[in-house]
Amino acid sequence: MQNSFRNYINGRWETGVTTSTSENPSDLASPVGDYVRGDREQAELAIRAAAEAAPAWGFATPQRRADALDQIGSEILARKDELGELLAREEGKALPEAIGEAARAGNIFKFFAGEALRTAGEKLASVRPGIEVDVTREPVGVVGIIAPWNFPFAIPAWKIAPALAYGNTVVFKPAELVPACGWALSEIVSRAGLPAGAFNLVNGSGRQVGQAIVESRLVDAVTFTGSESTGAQVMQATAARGAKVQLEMGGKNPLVVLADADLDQAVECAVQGAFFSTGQRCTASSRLIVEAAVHDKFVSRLRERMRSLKVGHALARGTDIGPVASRAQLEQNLAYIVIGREEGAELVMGGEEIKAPTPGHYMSPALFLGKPEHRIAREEIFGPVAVVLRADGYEEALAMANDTRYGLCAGICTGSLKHAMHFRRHAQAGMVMVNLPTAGVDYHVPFGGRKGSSHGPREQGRHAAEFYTTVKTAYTHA
Ligand code: TXE
Repeated sequence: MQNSFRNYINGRWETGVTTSTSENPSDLASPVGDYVRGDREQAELAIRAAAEAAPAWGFATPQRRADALDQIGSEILARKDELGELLAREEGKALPEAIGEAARAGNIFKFFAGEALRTAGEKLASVRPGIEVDVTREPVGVVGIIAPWNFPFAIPAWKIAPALAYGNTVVFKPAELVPACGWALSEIVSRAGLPAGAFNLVNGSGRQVGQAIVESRLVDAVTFTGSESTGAQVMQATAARGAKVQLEMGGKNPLVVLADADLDQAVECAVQGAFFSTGQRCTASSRLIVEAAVHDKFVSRLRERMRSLKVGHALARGTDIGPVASRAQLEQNLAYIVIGREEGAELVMGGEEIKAPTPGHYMSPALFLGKPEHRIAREEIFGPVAVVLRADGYEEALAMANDTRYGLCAGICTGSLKHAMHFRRHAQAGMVMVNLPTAGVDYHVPFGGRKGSSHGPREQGRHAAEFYTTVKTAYTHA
């Protein structure tokens, strides 16, 4: 197994500097396997290989790029059950969701296989006689991809696929918690017929491998998804050397529930958005803003629904909520439970570490009744913890929804077209959901936020071209 979890540099599988074990958060007694960790020097080798391969891949025909991506997408889709199982073991996502994520990754590669063939430009008449103007898109060069652990297939896929589709070469660094998923995805990419060096995988720490990518003058663009604090460092280092950068960071996403909502639907949106994937989604509905007239009824139905949620081993049949991905994350979640209570929020349910038949990082989903000023209502917890805030009416609910330094996703449950349309226009977020959970997005349309949640062009869909290409304006005189 050790041989399998190596780094991939310049078309070869390489050992690293040290070896680490990837844990299974559902069962600490049966780890996923060992993997090698590279250091700064190995990352620099990968970066140099990517820079050397840039012309070969950048000038490869769109057909060749499309075929490679299509092959990758087809294999992921054909193996989605097996890949989903690996994801469930390594990250702790409940198996059906994990299989869904693997399928999503496959579809993303298929989508960008098509986009590789559709890189269009513009032709304009010049303001001067006898001259033609062509505006085209070209690859940026070497793209550094720094990924988080919460979507170990989907997020790398939505970065790797457009990078390769538009002719860039890649250095990919998965998060330390999910090296096996990073390896499995890379192993499939490694057999797609890319030139040596066009795609590289370097597992290792953020300080060594991540920083080497961020600081290298050979890396033309860095795409990062992770925490706000690391995002700020990535921003500083890339800005200092003038590299292109795209950041996706946290969220504190509101779900507004108005008195005229279908309450069963609203409860389902809240449960899905707040607790599925163990709350470890940047789009999680962590603030439930409920109109006073239905507040008590909503809370009591939500509690009833929460009682039916099964927390357990990610691979067990019937599990709704898998374990927290790591001990550190579980401790962060439990610390916020204490903070919430100390600040005077009322914990009405859950929020406790749970013992299961297998040793792992289990916790019960938590529901607080709180106030907008509470830290649990302002800071991203990144766990199965939601806080209900009471609003006097639509206007107050909207103001509360926007009262955050984040702006990734905002949702509303209402039967009123007027309020739905107003909210869609006035919610200060990159994505808005009407009668849907804040989490759960399509793979072919833009993804991203405003304010402190995101920086740079949108990811996914056709808008991905903004980040992964650079525009050239050519003037031709006959
Ligand atoms: O994130 P990090 P972590 C939030 C969430 C979570 C917290 C910590 O609140 O509890 O972040 O998670 C790499 N230079 N989110 O520690 O450290 C790192 O190796 C370059 C929300 O996992 O930001 C990993 O590959 N890279 C988020 C990636 O950055 C560095 C999803 C993210 O790790 C680096 C994940 C450095 N100096 C966490 N230091 C979301 N909103 O989706 C680390 N890295």
